[in-house]
Amino acid sequence: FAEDGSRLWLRYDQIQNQQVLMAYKKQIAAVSFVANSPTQKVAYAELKKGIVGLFGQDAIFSSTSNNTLLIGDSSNKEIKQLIKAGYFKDLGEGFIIKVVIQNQMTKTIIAAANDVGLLYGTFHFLKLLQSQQDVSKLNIVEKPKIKNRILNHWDNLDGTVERGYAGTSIWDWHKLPGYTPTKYTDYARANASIGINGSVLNNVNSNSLSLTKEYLIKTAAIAHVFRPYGIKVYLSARFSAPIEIGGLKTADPLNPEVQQWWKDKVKEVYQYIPDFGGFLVKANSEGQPGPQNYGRNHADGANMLATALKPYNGIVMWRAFVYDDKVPDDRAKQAYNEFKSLDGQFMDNVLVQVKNGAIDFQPREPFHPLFGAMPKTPLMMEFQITQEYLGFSTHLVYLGALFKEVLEEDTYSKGKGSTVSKVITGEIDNHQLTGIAGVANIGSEANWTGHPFAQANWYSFGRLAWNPDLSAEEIASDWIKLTFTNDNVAVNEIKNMMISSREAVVDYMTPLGLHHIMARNHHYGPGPWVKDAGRPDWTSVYYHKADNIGVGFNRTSTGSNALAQYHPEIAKLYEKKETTPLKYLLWFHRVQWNEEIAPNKTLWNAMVEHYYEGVKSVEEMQNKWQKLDGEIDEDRFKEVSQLLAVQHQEAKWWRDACLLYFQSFSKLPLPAGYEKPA
Ligand code: GCW
Repeated sequence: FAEDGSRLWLRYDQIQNQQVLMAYKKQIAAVSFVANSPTQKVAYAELKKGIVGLFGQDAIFSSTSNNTLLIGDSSNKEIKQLIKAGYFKDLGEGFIIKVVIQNQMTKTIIAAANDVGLLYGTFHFLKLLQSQQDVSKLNIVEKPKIKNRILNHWDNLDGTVERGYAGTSIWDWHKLPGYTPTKYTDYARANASIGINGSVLNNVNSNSLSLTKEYLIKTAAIAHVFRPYGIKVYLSARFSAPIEIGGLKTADPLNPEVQQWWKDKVKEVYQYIPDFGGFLVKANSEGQPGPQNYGRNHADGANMLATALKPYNGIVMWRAFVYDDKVPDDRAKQAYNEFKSLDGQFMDNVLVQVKNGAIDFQPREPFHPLFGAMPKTPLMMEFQITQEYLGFSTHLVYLGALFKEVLEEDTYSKGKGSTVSKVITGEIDNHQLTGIAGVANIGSEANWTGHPFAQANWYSFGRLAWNPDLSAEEIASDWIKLTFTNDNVAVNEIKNMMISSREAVVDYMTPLGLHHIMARNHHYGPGPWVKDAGRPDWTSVYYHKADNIGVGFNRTSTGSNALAQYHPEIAKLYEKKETTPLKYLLWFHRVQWNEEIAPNKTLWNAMVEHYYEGVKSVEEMQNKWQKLDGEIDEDRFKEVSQLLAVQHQEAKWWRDACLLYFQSFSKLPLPAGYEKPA
């Protein structure tokens, strides 16, 4: 059989480095883990699978030794003696991994305050072994910085996936609830291994059917599989469900009958799924129904659902991705304009879920101005793991770098250092309820994500959701070691490829702050020329505004003034071209083609350089990958080689299409040394 990548980062192949293996075998000569609860049992099973695979033997599960791996919570007598009670306080879902040497005995301890903590600790320890780390002196205390770490599936009940590029949905609604394939368990394992603890099963463009009894029973079957892995299920709720499946005439959130309908519905949901997580809602956006249909606002809508969920500890994740072509203003301003004034009006079990940028999951966007602007409301980050605007599952783009860039941006909301990351961890405004969502890139393809490297995007989302302070580099390193190889040289080559892949895609698609110039609807390939899309905010010309004089969207005070939505520190800085980071130049400014944006460099020349640089970076990725021939299994080596070749072709397509299009306005030649676009 082919190496299809289906094992993701949980491969557990036998360790080939004998020195490492010997050391591990000596330190962990026996395992002591009394597994009782369902979660403990899956942790035990995982540990066994991992160690048997990595060590190539399972004897240690039945033997006793002085050198033991000891796993348990604070009720375990031996652990109680070795780890002070104070450590378990405030540990939450976290864990402790500690090596204690006493009287020539080495105890490697994985301890936690609860079951899911034990599971996370077990996965963490297995990760250390898989990546061949020195585990002889461990002293680790880890706990997640964000409470709700959730995948959003845009999966439809008919098996299609909106913006999904890895095959059809993994949820087989037809065969549920009776049939729950191993794939569901593997999905839960993979997510738990990176700390993801929630999954919204259905598309935000949702179908009310998913709230009917028939589908709730199916959802309950999935929840049953996920439960031991600490993963809660959530559903996207269609705001007009009371009309569609409840027979009511209205869905007005202030109507008592509607409110009662939701209360009854939620009660029913919890009968089937006692630990149901809550609802995700897309309302009054892109044609979806919502409270505004009845003259109410987002808080009215969210609070009605929150009231129904509150008795069961359920939450509402209310999306801020709203825009409307009837609003005659810059699309980038609309979410802020609709939500900012509602700060303080949401119930305490509501999170407002905000996309990372104000337009839509572009290769690069400045952070969304709502971050830092709603201190009384917990804001959830919504990242898109699936590559809607970044070459689907054909292009290799490591999103860890993109996520990190956003998380590190400074909102200045409470002074310097008020990063987006600290807003969503609740540190800045003291929120206990916190969350982060990633739109999944998972489908029924054997390797889950289409491109083998797209697995890294799922992985890095999970790792950053647990700890947004990790660097994109260290996450990439871990993933490579778990997925491909522990060879240092190879790890570095692949890591460099991954890190540069993000800037590459920006360069060959949308350099210097350009955005939303993809082809219409499907968003694959270039389409800066799109101008008839039925509504202006779905055209490309709306976003780049190129003409014979220049290009770019003026969002300063002389333009749409979207800048005013940011903290004055940023607004002031970006008001002038000279102090705007070049990467955001055309996002905020209109610039003349022949204007100098750097010493001796006109905008046009800089644009040409970036587009060419993007293609060159893909060539460099290809070269790096070729050097790994023999190091990576043949199947995945070939798959990535072929995909990189397609990416190279398409990077040229992007470059040439965009440059020829923009050249029809700039009327300027390519700078010396650049071959003409084909
Ligand atoms: O980017 C747009 C996508 C839609 C998506 C929407 C959203 C689920 O093109 O497919 O709908 O965003 O986030 O709601």
